[in-house]
Amino acid sequence: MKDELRTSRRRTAWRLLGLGALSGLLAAYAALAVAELVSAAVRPESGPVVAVGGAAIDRTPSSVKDWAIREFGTNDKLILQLGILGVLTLFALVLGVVAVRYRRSGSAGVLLFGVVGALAATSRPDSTSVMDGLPSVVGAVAGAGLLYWLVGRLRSPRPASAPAAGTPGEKDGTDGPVDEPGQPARQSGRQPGWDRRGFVIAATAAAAASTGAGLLGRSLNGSQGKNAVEARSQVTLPAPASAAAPVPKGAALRVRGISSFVTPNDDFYRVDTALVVPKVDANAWKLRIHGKGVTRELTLTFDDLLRMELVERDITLACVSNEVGGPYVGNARWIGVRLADLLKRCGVKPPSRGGPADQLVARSVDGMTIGTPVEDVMDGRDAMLALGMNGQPLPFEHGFPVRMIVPGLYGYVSACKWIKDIELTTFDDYDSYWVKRDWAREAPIKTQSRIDTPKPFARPEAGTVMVAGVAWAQHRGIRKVEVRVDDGPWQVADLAAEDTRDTWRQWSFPWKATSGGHTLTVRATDGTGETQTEKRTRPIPDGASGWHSVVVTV
Ligand SMILES: Nc1nc2c(c(=O)[nH]1)N[C@H]1C(S)=C(S)[C@@H](COP(=O)(O)O)O[C@H]1N2
Ligand SMILES: [Mo]
Repeated sequence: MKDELRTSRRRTAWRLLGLGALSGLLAAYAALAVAELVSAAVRPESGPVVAVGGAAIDRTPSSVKDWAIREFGTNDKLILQLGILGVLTLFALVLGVVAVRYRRSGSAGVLLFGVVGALAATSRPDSTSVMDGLPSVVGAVAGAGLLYWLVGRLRSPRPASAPAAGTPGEKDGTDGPVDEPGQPARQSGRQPGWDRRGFVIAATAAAAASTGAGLLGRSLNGSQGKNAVEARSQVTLPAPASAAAPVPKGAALRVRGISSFVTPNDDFYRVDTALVVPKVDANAWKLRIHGKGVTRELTLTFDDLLRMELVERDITLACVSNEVGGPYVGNARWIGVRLADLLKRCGVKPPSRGGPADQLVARSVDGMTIGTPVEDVMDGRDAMLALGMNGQPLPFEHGFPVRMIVPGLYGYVSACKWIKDIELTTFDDYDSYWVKRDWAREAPIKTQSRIDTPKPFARPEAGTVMVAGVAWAQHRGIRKVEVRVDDGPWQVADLAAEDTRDTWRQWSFPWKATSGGHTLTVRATDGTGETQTEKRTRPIPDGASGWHSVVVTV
């Protein structure tokens, strides 16, 4: 009899803990849902998961970020958010269990998470108001309240009418320390036991209400971009005053497996720190140009830019995080306003002509800062504020309504997307986002070449195998590409026609493949006559170097 009693007690205790854990989960769910709803009133980026994720990105050491980009590619952000949700789930379970015994502490724990979320949200570079902390705080209060309430069901006296009231077997965890000293229920000889019906109803109602709040928040957040989507669909790009010459016929080789000469927008690599792609309404967009040496400040609207003289240029963009042989490089036809013209209108002079500013800092709506040498922007190259990409208004992922493009410089020092502000300053006075994180202040693109086909570990037939790929050395151009089979001599590859020296160049090499395992290696020589170094380096601090090679078995 005594044994039976003990087992049954234990079972009840376990069940309570399980229900506590469930309460914790529901509380977390409610907190996130309410936060989502509130974030729709503040701004989508202020939601706790996005904010904590963004803050984590800001604080991740460059080496880890590099690793994440390498391992997860463009999924890195998804993985990060899943990771945050995983950690939240774990803590929710623990806090729920804790709350069964220490009701207030459980709720206090939930509030603590709210504080973390709020701090993260208000510390983001794009945060301009403490209001950004609101979604986290309100969500946490809702979650804490719900947890308190749900756990209350687990310990509240069962209605007197319940037939089994007071059965010893139903004795539960309420005799543990309770953080409400002198709770009347206990003193008035409250029957231990839990209100099953009350709990189930409360939990179901909470789950339903949270789902409703969450879905409403989602849809409101989704519709925030509606004006932007509308504005984008109404953009018609005027014909450029200075059109790009057609891509020469021989620039695109007909080799299966080679990167297409123009990268379609949908295939263009995307690298940025934004967990939510900014949806900027072009009609409300403004760009301000100001700072050192600016004699005439300028504020431009999107329409202003559309009415200016537009240029169209083919430019290959590359990311500094690209490993040797990696995918973060793409070539597009951009339409925009020449940045040098705008700067001249503002009275800006490059340092070589006595201008006081050597750095141009571009700021985006999401708080990214990108520093570019003023000298490069004004040295005659086609640096532009781009409005169009391959005949379309910029896709949102690639910076709509306006981004910078500077031929020859890695994206992190030149290609600010969702730009809203340009400040002329000096490299001594200001470190931009990635420079603060140990990347180089100045980063011209290193000469690189890549074997697109055959793929690593391919098994081509013996005979003539087309080895082909792309090589790039923006603004210097590609003069020569060579291929080496195993430890053999370097052999000159056939170069496709050059479009411009700001674009990549395709190459091919008909290889007489003999059976067995082989290593194919490629190297390029740029327009200045300099050949790619063999020395392998990591992307940090100023771009990877080294030769790309591919192992195949014939
Ligand atoms: N606002 C903003 N602009 C940005 C970035 C960013 O994180 N935020 N990343 C830069 C980097 S590192 C690169 S390589 C290019 C990539 O441009 P894409 O995504 O259009 O290919 O954008 C640059 N511009
Ligand atoms: Mo980049």
